[in-house]
Amino acid sequence: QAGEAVPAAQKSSWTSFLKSLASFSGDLSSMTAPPFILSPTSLTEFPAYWCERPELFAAIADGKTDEARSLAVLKWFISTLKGQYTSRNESMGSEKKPLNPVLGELFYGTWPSNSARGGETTLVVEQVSHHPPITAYRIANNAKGIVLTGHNAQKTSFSGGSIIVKQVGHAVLTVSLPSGETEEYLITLPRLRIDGLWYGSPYIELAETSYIQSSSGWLSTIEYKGKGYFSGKSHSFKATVTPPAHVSVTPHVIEGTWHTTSKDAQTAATFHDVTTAKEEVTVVPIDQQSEWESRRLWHGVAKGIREGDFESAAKDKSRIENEQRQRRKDEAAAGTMWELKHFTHIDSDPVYERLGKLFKANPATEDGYVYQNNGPHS
Ligand code: HCR
Repeated sequence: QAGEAVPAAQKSSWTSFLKSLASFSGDLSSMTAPPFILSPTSLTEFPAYWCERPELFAAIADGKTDEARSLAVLKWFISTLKGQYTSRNESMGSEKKPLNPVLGELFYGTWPSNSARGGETTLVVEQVSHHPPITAYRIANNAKGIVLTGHNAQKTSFSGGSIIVKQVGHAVLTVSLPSGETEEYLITLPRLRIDGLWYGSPYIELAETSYIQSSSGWLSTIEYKGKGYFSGKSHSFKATVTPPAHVSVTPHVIEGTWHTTSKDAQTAATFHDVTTAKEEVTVVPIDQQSEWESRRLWHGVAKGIREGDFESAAKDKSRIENEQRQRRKDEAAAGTMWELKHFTHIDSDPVYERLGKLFKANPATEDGYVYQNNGPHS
């Protein structure tokens, strides 16, 4: 039934929200949504989903051949999808609207050293643009020589009752090999469809195709389908891992559902399994954070949302937004510009351009954010 999951007092504001979506163009982050759909978490925290299974991230370095490492990268990537796209449903009952980060907002975290989990992994996130919202991140396991750098933005549209989100941005994973060489992987991101809006209980389905192109020539092509395709199940995927042109090896085909398990089609062996416990990022307590760090910055708003005190949440959100507006005005008056702390912007990412050519990436070039090696863990 329409609006089934919407609290009675918010049904009419949910209906207005849905109506406004139909004619909406721009970024959803700036749209006003009813309180029941608000999340107390800022989008700057989302890059942590890349490493909630740090042992799989670390295991990439243990692959003895480029083929083994390409499969390890795919296994780690597929294993991140459950966290990235279903964890709000698990923790809060449905997908929610995250807090829209301010320019310069920071999020630092670690997965502490633990031999079973593959050593310490660190995370640095910076909100590098407010309009449109763009988040840059860097995740590193120094002992293993593995680094992931990327940025993420979204273009949203509305079609057939669903919100369609095109992810703009990409990630680059580098692996320092014992030979002294560096292997690179260009990772593109899937398209999302936000379904379940009519009932007031949104959830994500992944759509179309994403790629992981290795500098060694191995390419993973990942096709996403929902109910009614391949296996007829939600969250289905099929990944084909093809060798470089000069290698005659039969491609690997992996099929399954990304939020549970998958199998290698040839051997029937389990490929990935995310039914086991994950490890959430460790963050220092709020009183040890700077005023730019997410959980301290949004503390009042998040508390209001969690406790159902939406008036105080809205008041604190306005305070933060007014401060930001004032900052931008002061910068304009002084003829200065906000300086990023950990990343610098480049108009074209050379890794995207070089590796993207191998699978005819669309677009052919993308901008990038280069990490300045000045995070709290470096
Ligand atoms: C689309 C989305 C904001 C962006 C979120 C991203 C794409 C961010 C990068 C992460 O790596 C993966 C990721 C996962 C989220 O599923 C996705 C969010 C889902 C909803 C949110 C919209 C801006 C809010 C829409 C409002 C609805 C729920 C009413």
